Amino acid sequence: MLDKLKSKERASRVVEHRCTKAGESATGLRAKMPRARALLLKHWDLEHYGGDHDEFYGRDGGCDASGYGIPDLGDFAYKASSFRSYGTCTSVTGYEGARYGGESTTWDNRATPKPIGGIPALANRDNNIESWWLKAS
Ligand SMILES: [Ca+2]
Repeated sequence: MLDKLKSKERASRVVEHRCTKAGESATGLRAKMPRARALLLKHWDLEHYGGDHDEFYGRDGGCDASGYGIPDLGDFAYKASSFRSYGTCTSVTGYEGARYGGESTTWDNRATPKPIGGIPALANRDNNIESWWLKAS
């Protein structure tokens, strides 16, 4: 029962998704987003923050202890090779399956060099992520 309640809470949180192609202006896209929405995560096709990337925004502000889930990555499934997380989203878990299934790796973004705040190479999870969970550590 507790688990079911928990997944209901997870489902109620809204994450918005913006796609950009390499060369497009991420700043221009961000300017169109309402200010209350917090940038949570960006991931890139290539290591070291290169190539196509997507951005995810939280409608309820930044991450707290329960955080945000991104249940499937659509066109970006099994593509992410680097990511950055923002604000209070210091704990980032990447799962090999949709809806947080299969094997996973959790990164603690507090340990990464600032101001980058990201993971430039995903090692055994490279091109192997289909869902994300983000929360405050
Ligand atoms: Ca890739």
